[in-house]
Amino acid sequence: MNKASTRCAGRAHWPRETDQQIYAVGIGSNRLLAGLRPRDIVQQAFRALDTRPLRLAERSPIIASRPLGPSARSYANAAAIIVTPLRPHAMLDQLQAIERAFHRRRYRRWGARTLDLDLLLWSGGAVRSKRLTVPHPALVDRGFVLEPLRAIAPQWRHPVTCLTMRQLAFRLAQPRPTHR
Ligand code: A4P
Ligand code: MG
Repeated sequence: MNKASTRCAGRAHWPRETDQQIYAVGIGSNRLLAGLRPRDIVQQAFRALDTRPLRLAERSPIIASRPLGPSARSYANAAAIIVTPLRPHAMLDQLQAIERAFHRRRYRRWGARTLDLDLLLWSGGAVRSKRLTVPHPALVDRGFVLEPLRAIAPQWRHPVTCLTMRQLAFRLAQPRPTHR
């Protein structure tokens, strides 16, 4: 546990064995794959996320969301809570292997994708390396991430802001002041 996660106590209520890590994973899809629609791909991703060494502890409802960025197709988005012995960089490897299994190709940033898996939160707090930043930097700004995450982890605290996912989702949904 690092300092930030200790400061923001009261995170997760999932039963925890000492060597188990808990992750929140964001799931997005906006491309067809062999006749499967994005929503079906997200369903299949839940199955892949429940394959050893990963155990799917919670799955959110799947929502449809308008694309952020250049892609024209709407997305299916969801979130999952995963329990696993894998440490963060090994967990990222595992998520990228699942993306590859779904024929994801990295055409361009924010382009259409069959499956995008983002590491949103980790029970150990924060990670910052060349390959990996946790919490995911865009987590706090994106309704399509926070809405499903709030449904399955309302009390999990962001280790930097110390706000719960419920508070972050509520804050994002508030009307913002307009500048004249
Ligand atoms: N990386 C660093 N931190 C992380 C992390 N916490 N989780 C690195 C996952 N990866 C992380 O990611 C690029 C590199 O980021 C990885 O190699 C990894 O080492 P990527 O998935 O290959 O690239 P990307 O997804 O195209 O870029 P990026 O910036 O991750 O995009 P986002 O933030 O995932 O956004 N609109 C809607 N409605 N719904 C969506 O789901 N998604 C995006 C993509 C855009 N618009 C969207 C949606
Ligand atoms: Mg990504």
